[in-house]
Amino acid sequence: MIREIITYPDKLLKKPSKDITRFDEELHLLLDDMYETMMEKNGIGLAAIQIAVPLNVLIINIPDKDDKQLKENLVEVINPKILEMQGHTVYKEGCLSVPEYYEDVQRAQKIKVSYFDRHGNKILTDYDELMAIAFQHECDHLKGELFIEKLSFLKRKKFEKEWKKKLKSKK
Ligand code: Y12
Ligand code: CO
Repeated sequence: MIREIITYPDKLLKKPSKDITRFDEELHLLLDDMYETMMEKNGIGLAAIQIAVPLNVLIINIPDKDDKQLKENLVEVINPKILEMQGHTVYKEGCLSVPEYYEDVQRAQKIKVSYFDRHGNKILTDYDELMAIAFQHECDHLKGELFIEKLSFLKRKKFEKEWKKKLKSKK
């Protein structure tokens, strides 16, 4: 089922998410709905809080070298932890909860992470490139943080002005 994606400045996006304790049918249905919702909106990453579910669940599906988003490359992440960070990289990020806005954000270039898959198997792995950026972006959602909070003071001010104008024009 395709769910509604909540958008900035919905207060729910600031709510910290809670760990999953049961790897059951309910979790599998949530993951399936998140995948359907993300694909319908042309996203490459989605956290459960973006569909108003405050649980530590996120999905990432990075397009391959032919720009194809294959389901076999879908990564389902439950209760993630970023264990180590290395280096710096800058990427123009976007977010389905802040539609039509993209801006450069600096993040770690390589990360070591742990998480669980949908069956409760523990995964310990390293990520770099776009996967590392997306993983950090989605983990921030679980803490109630958006990428716009990483902007400089001036860029954030400009964003807020443009966003208010956009919301007004949609009323
Ligand atoms: C690198 C940086 C950030 C991420 C997080 C995941 N972000 C997304 O998946 C963003 C998707 C997105 C898609 C849009 O397209 C449509 O909605 C059709 C979009 O454009 C509009 O809203 C018009 C904006 C963002 C992963 C990797
Ligand atoms: Co996002």
